[in-house]
Amino acid sequence: MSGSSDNKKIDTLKWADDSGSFKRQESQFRNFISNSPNSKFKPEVGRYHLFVSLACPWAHRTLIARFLKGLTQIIGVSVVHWHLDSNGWRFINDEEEKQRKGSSDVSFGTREPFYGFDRLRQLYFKANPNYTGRFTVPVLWDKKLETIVSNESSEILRMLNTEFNSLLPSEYASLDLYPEELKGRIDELNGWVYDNINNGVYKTGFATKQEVYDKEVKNVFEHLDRVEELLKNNYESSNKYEFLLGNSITEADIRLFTTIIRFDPVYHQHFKCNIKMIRHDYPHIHRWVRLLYWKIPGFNETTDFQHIKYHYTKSHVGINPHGITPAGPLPNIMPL
Ligand SMILES: N[C@@H](CCC(=O)N[C@@H](CS)C(=O)NCC(=O)O)C(=O)O
Repeated sequence: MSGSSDNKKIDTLKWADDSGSFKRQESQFRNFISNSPNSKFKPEVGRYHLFVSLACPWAHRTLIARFLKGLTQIIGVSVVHWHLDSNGWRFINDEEEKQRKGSSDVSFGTREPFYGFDRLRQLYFKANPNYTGRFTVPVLWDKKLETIVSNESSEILRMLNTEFNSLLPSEYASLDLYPEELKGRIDELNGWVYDNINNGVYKTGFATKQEVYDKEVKNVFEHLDRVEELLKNNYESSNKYEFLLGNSITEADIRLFTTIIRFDPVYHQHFKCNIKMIRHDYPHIHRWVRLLYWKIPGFNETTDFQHIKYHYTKSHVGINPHGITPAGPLPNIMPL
């Protein structure tokens, strides 16, 4: 396996530093697909490919945006196996490929389609032989230049939102997940949702000191309370707003959704975010998440509870040494 031994500095399964805290690293590939005249990465049908894990909330964002923006025939997708080990994410092997073909409901993941790589890290080394960071999903791959355009989901979301519009039918091109008039409010919301909720559950779950956990878990619920209040006020206003910033979905909804849909099934028990549950304690967040999941095409289709539950409970051996996946809560998401 080329590239696998080249990076000894990263221990994929070590999350917290010596202070007991988890710090997410900065993504290193930060190019933009753009229509501008001297752009290296122009929007083109079939040129770009997303590598994702269905377990990962950051990758999940990009899958939702790809679906909502009608890009499923324009940007391909490959899915890593749900298990993350000390060499990072892997693609499925021959045996799994056979099983996958024989059964429609065993969805382990896919093969790496371009080079037959076993591991995601090999794509990182193909793009940059001297790469030294973590090997994270999502990866937006350029088949033409054989490199990574971006491994930062928040920026991939923005590219998908605008840069392919010239290739899309008007109903998709006109959908704007980051509209001009809401930019300020979306950025403000994303800022605290990211730090305290999206990443907050990880900081709670990966804490290796009691006092770090105590602080982080409290913080997660303070901010869920704040979201609950926002959705309540929206819903009870004269406009009866259903979403975070009105009656249209924005990227703020997408970014919060991928954490909330994982909350009861995984974060509540596995990351010990168990002061409250969405389904029992947050009626407005619960209404909102079920509305997205059950009523808006793109949310249900991109959510795979098997990948989600198996990945966390069977990969984080430091948290769950025997890899037993809890049965409940059932169902994974309540009906509308
Ligand atoms: N800032 C990145 C974070 C992505 C990220 O941390 N992905 C996780 C999965 S949830 C990953 O691939 N982790 C593997 C590792 O860190 O080794 C983004 O939003 O794209």
